[in-house]
Amino acid sequence: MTETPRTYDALVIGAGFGGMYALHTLREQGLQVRCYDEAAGVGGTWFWNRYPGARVDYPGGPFYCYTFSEDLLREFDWPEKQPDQPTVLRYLNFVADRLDLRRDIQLETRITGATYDEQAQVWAVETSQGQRVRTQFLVCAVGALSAAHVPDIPGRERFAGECYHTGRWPHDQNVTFKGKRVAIIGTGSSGIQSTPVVARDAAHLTVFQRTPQYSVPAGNRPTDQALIADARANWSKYRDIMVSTPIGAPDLPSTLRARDHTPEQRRATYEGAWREGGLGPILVKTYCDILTDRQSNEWLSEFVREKIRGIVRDPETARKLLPSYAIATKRQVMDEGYYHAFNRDNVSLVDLREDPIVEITPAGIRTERGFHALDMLIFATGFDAITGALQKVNPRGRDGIALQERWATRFNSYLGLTIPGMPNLFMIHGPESPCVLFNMPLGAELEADWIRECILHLRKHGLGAIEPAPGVDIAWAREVEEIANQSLYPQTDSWYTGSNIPGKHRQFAVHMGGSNYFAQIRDVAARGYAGFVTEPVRSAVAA
Ligand code: N01
Repeated sequence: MTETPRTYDALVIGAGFGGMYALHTLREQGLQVRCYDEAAGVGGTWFWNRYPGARVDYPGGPFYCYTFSEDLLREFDWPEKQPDQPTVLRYLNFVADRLDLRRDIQLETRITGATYDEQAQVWAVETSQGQRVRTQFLVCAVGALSAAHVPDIPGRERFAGECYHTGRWPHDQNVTFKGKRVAIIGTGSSGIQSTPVVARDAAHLTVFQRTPQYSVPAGNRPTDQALIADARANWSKYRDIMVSTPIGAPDLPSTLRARDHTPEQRRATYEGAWREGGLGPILVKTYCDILTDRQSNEWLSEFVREKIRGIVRDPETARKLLPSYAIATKRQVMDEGYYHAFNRDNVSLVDLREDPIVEITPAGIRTERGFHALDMLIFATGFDAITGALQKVNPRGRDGIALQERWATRFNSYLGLTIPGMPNLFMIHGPESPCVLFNMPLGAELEADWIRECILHLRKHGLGAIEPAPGVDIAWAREVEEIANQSLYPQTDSWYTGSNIPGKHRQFAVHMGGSNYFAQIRDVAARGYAGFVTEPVRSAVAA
């Protein structure tokens, strides 16, 4: 006799910032909720990205954390302005214990299938542990930066040394660099953060760079205790500011345009931000038009290029490190000694635009101009961002159509929270939400709050299913595109546009409305979930 599958009210995929909060807030409403995660621990992105040098870039502690509970804020100490990965993971474990989340989280369990049953208005879900469960609501908190991308370089699988991806750094192994010849491929945040740490110990480090990036000093330091005390005493004030700013940070954005200042004033402003360190001071607090005005952007870009020329002693290496795209239109990077690392005798740079990789052999990397013998290869090559992890889950919605099929040529959503043809499925940090361009823990909370209220609305009104009305996704995509086109972002190849993944279609994946976006989704709810269609409860299962 086959066992009847257990039915939950909501199933959450992913036990990172978004999934853990969704579990908590839905459970608080008396819903039966189960959370699954493939990892051996909670933490999501912060579980996997434990490469050397990984730390929060923006905004720092105590603003990169849950904001809904003053108890959590009081009970956890953030020792540094830019907390390192072990601290963030410790925080998420602390929260899991403090909110007693673990009893409803099943780890080391991948979702292998999710199919919508239109008659019963439930999702039938299968796991890698052979379980079959049913759930009315499927909350996908799978992470915007969790589907690791390893480029298909000829010979990759033949490499005989140690091989890692920064986004899948092992927990069960103490990786050491001492005495080893190491390569890092990729110079995004992960490659740039790990370079100085690897360089310190490795016999030799070779950095393989495809696109040079602008990086600014992290300016990390012990947390300002007066700021922590003030934040704890006046949390609602800080939270209100964060919720009302374009990127969910406590820094009030500058209202000055770069051209409002003389060249001398601009220089002094940039220098001050460079000395202070961190992303907020240079991108948010200098000028308001860095990402909308090409000239303003170029002034800052050139300032950083000058810094690179000033730091890197070998002119040829400095030349190769100079970026040319508009600063911050790829995700802006901060570092702790990246450019300085190239002044070390044991660090070299290969510019892949001039000297491309031909193949990986068991002993190293062959480029057009030479061979690099290696003991360790680190892929810091990023992610199939924002859409990749959900496409791996590949839920099958109305008419049996799977997400990979729906999104084969373009992804679509309504509000970045729901997908046409996928009733009762919600996303946290989905495509066309502010996700990676808004403080991610805070954004996850605000999105999960919206999902919770939507579910409660359905329950209250005897509704069994909700999904976007025909066509609303098209208007939403247009809005996302129009807002993005007011900025310089779409003009650069980056993972925001999908152009980092060979064969992925180009589509700007982020709604840049920031706080306006959150006001907008609240307004949709206030107008009775305008743009959605609902169905009355059809079966006992969904009741
Ligand atoms: O990934 P990336 P990441 N051959 O995509 C290169 C967040 N994050 O893991 O620029 C050679 O940025 C690629 O080159 P190009 C943050 O949002 C946050 O570093 O595409 N090179 C690029 O240099 C960040 O943006 C923190 O030409 C290849 C690099 O690999 C996001 O995660 C820390 C290649 C990938 O850079 C992703 O960062 C770390 C190929 N075939 C990350 N394919 C915090 O501090 C790709 N590359 C919070």
